[in-house]
Amino acid sequence: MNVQTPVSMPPLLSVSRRARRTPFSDGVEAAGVKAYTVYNHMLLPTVFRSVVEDYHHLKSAVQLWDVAVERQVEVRGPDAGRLMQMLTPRDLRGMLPGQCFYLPMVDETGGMLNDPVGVKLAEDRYWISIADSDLLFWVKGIAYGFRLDVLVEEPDVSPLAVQGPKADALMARVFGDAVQEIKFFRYGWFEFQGRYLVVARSGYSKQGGFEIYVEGSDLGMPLWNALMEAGRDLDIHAGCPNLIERVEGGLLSYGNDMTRANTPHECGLGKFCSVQTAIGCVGRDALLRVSQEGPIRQIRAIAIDGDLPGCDRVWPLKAGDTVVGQVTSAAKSPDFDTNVAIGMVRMTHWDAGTALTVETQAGAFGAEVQPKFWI
Ligand code: THG
Repeated sequence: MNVQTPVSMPPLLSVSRRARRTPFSDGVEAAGVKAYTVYNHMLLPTVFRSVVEDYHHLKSAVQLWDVAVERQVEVRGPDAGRLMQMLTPRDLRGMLPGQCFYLPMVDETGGMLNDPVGVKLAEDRYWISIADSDLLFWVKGIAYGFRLDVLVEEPDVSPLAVQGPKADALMARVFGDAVQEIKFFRYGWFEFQGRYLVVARSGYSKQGGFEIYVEGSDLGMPLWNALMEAGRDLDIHAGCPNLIERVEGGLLSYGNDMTRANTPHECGLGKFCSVQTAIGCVGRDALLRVSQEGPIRQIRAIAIDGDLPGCDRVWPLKAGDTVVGQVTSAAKSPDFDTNVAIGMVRMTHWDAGTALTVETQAGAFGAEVQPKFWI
């Protein structure tokens, strides 16, 4: 056997207990998963047939995604609302049970710690559906340090996403027609095998769909199998967050497109911040300054020419010899006939139409700042 890794093949991922399996891993493997990444110390599928085949199928049919890696930080108790507002610069006063909010979360310097979806279950109970950082420790630290009357834990809750244009048709078959009435970023409680689950209209694609917060690992495979069975004639297939589609849609990836070095305003998430009224947010003072003055660099859609390598590192963006930003996600787009990319660009060069070069491990390529993302 040839044990050399060909240059065109990514290396393998060694799996052990530290890369946790999910309640759906058996189904994912039966569906022929080809690659995983690790996210929140848990396995996240990245490829089934190929990234391009998965992309076309996501845009035309319906996919079942094991997104159990979107772990929940549960905050429960009399101080739950107070703690939630300490974590985010988004004003939570108007948030009601039944709603999901996209919530930038920041440290005391205004640096991004995570960009979760918050789910308000009750006045005294929330789930924080986290991106890839150990937010649990920060939330526990704040709760303990301020002597708040809350419990902070990771419950046995694993999101399963149903994404794509045929998602409504599929979900109606398993949960009843009423699921189709759920509005974007709202949820309802729906029964499966005698248990009630949170079902939200949300998900990490622009194709529409749902996320089922599967409470109890024992329900994972029964629900996976029921959805697969019900979707057979809809051409259902296992899928996963798709690199190409999410870059086309400008969906940010924490740890890739932004880190603690960035403010929400730099990430284009200023619209989710109400720094004046988010009283109690630990990053409020720092963000009051940046919201007044505006950021000096910001996320932009970037089109790139040529035969790009995979974006597995930061690519400097240059104007002549001067570094004016960086590209952190990129992929060749079948539908838009260019390489689509997400970059962070200094204000001197962030206007749409600005021509730049991007330096990759395979050389320099021409790039152009776009007025908006593709979808
Ligand atoms: N769903 C759930 N949890 C998650 C994600 C998810 N945790 C990890 C990660 N994804 C968090 N990041 C995002 C990024 C973007 C969105 C959701 C979570 C998103 N954005 C909408 C958009 O840009 O079109 C806008 C949201 C809004 O308008 O409020 O959906 O996907 N459970």
